[in-house]
This record gives sequence, structure tokens and C-alpha cells, in this order.
Amino acid sequence: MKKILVTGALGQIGTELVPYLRDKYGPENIIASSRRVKDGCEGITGGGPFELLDITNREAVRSVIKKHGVDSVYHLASMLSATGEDNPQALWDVNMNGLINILEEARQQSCSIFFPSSIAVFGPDSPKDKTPQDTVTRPTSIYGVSKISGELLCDYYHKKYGLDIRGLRYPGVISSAAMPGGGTTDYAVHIFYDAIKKGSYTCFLEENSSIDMIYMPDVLEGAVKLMEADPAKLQHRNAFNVSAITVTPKELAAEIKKHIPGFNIDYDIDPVRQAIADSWPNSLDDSAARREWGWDPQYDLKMMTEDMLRELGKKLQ
Ligand code: AKB
Repeated sequence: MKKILVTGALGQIGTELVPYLRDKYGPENIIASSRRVKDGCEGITGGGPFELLDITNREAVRSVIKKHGVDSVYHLASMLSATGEDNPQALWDVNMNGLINILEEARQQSCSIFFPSSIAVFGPDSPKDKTPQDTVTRPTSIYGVSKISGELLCDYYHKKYGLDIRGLRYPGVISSAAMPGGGTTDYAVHIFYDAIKKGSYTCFLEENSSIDMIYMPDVLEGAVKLMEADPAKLQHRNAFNVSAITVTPKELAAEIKKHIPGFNIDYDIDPVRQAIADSWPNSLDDSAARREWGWDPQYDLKMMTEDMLRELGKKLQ
């Protein structure tokens, strides 16, 4: 039976990935970890093994992997694009020094790794529309620089040491359970909360800023499907483009308006996040993921919007 360590378990993806993995592999086999605990996360901290873990501390990483006999790591702990611009050194420490600690301990203790990368690896010189799997990656945000470096480091560890490392380039992730923290795509979650609570939303990106998104059920299924895929079929292995929904703030607002007719959106542009969004692709080509391991997202804009409004409606009652 697998023993899986999840870092960043109280973040947006971890909050839903941990219960998903616990259902699939048994609660005792999933070790959730986070640098600190926060209120409202008792389901994660109490529903199976939990460790307080600072991934920038190599000794601590070693001891948690040893203690639980971990054989796979879903390494989710990361700072995101917008907060990264406020503190690039802190981002480098978490995203790069944290990653090398995980890679080194995984190498020494023979673990496989899931590494989430991002559309942030692309930059102004990358093709904007249907950005290919293999193309120019010259990011201009520190987050993007850390993610492309992370991808290369993962490739290096695979090639040099034979480590089984797989990963995806996430676009914006939309979900109802936990808030995203400090990303450029966070508007696509905030808009739903404000639509339900206030009937209006002030967006920090321009109305026609197109960025790809995926909904959490597809995120969960995709990560596990990739980790369980036949390695012989994986030509890329790491850093697969994945996408499901291509949308602008204006289009997302129009979809919400079908359910909340009085909903209104206006705009107060944040120059930092707008510059990041402008440097990213309008849409991704994810055909390599579809071909090599069967990426097949189920949620389009309509289904995702209906589900978000239903789930948040219950939660915010
Ligand atoms: C962010 O906006 O920083 C993230 C991402 C696209 O990686 N959601």
C-alpha cells in the first residue's frame, strides 16, 4: 500500500486532495503536512496523520519521510504569483529550496513525486493562443522563474537519478472548499463569493484578460491519473499543459448572471497582477496530456459555474 506525503495540505488544492487521497488509499496512508495550522482545517489535521512541516528545513523533511515510510510525495507547498512579487526572496526560498529538499530526500528514500507547475512558466515571448506543450518558456514573474526552474530540476533528477517525478502545468484553479492564496487567477474564485454575498464584484484584472481555468474535481482526478499512468506511455512525464475552460472576467460574469440576473461586475485594475496576466497565455494546448495519459476534464464553464454556485450557496447560507 502507498504511503503518501502531501505538503501544503491546507492550501487550495491540498484541502481537497487530502480527503480525495484518503478515500482512495485509506486515511492512515495519507500524511498531510503544513507549515502551520489554521482554523477550519480540522478535517485535514484530524482525519488521518498530520505533521507540522516546514519544507525549507531539510532535517524535518527527512524525518517526516522516514517516520511514516513515505513512498510518494504530492509536493503542493508553494508561494503563488502575486504574493511572490511582494517578496521574491521568500518565494525563492519556499519554491526552490523547499523543492530541492523534497527532491534530495526523495532520492535518498526512493519516493516518487508529483510536482505542480503552472502556466506561469510561459512569458511574453511564448505563443499566446493554444500555447504548445513544447515552446519558448521565458517567464517574467519570480513565480514563473521558480516554476520553470522547478520543472528543469525535476527533469534533471529523473535523468540523473531515475526518480519517478511527474507533474502538470496548472492554469487557474477554481474550487469552493478553500480560498486560493495570492495568485493572479484568484479573481475566478472571489467572483463567486461576492456574487452570492453582495451581488457584485470588483475585478482586479481587465474584462478581456483571457486565462485558462480548471475546476477542482478535474484537478484531483488529473493528478492521480497522471501518477498512476503507465510510465512507458509518458513521453513528457513532467510539466504537462492541462486546461479545461478558457475564459475572461467578462465571460465568467456573464455566465454567473444567468443564475443571478442582478449580478454586476466592475473593474479596479491591479497593475502588478494585470502585468502578470498579460505575460501569460490566453489559452493552452493540452493535447500531449490527453494523448499520453488520458487527461479528460469533465467540467466546462457552464457546469463549473452551476456547481460553484450550488456548493457556495450551501456553504455561505
Ligand atoms: C497563480 O495565479 O499564481 C496560480 C497559477 C496560475 O499558478 N493560480
